Amino acid sequence: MRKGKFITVDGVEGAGKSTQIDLICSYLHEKGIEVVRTREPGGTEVGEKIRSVLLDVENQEMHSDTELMLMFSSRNELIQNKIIPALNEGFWVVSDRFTDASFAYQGGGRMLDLNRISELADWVLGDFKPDLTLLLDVSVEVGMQRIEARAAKDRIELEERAFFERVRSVFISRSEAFPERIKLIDASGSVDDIQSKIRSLIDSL
Ligand code: Z5A
Repeated sequence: MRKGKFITVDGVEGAGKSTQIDLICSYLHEKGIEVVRTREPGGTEVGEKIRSVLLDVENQEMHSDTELMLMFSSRNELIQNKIIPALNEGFWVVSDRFTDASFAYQGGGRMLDLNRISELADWVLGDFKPDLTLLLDVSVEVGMQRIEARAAKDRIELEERAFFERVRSVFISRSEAFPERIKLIDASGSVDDIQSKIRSLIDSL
């Protein structure tokens, strides 16, 4: 059934995901590959509504389990209604964040039990997983400097630095646990250097 490839891009804030995804999509277009670009949380009509709830700074009291389940609700909507149909039609799908972010942010950042997140992931995803995950790794400090100029922070961006250090650490552990799928890329260099590393990984797909 699955004819296209599924690529996800993740990392701490300011790692350069959006910047690199723009270039990935151009590269795939140049190769004549049709691409569906999406993001998490969000990417569908229902998912974007969930995203607004998740990132709204007014929702400071949200319970961490609620946050986790909303991430997976948005994900379920995206997988069932957008990603799987697109892959089956032969499109490649590039997603700005995916399940690894739930392990990193809710497991690392919020310190929820990683085994419980795995159970939820099994329930929602079953055997479904990306063909390639690009983990853009920068220090929390560099990432924060890059997004400093932004006008307003969302609910999760308001967390303290230690939260993002835990997020980064879980991302790195997952790249060590799943080296075939998750490729850690040093994202502290220039946009072009990072893109060239990404392109060789995409070529291998
Ligand atoms: N979240 C979660 O908790 N659990 C989950 O399961 C999921 C998500 C799926 C929304 O994510 C939030 O949801 C996020 C995680 C959480 N929360 N936080 N915090 P998002 O992806 O929509 O937002 P984000 O993580 O905050 O992404 P971002 O800040 O937009 O960063 P980015 O896309 O990685 O970076 P960028 O926009 O490409 O670049 C940022 C700036 O750096 C920009 O000015 C660029 O021009 C510059 N840049 C980019 N690359 C470079 C290089 N190489 N050198 C210098 N400057 C650069």
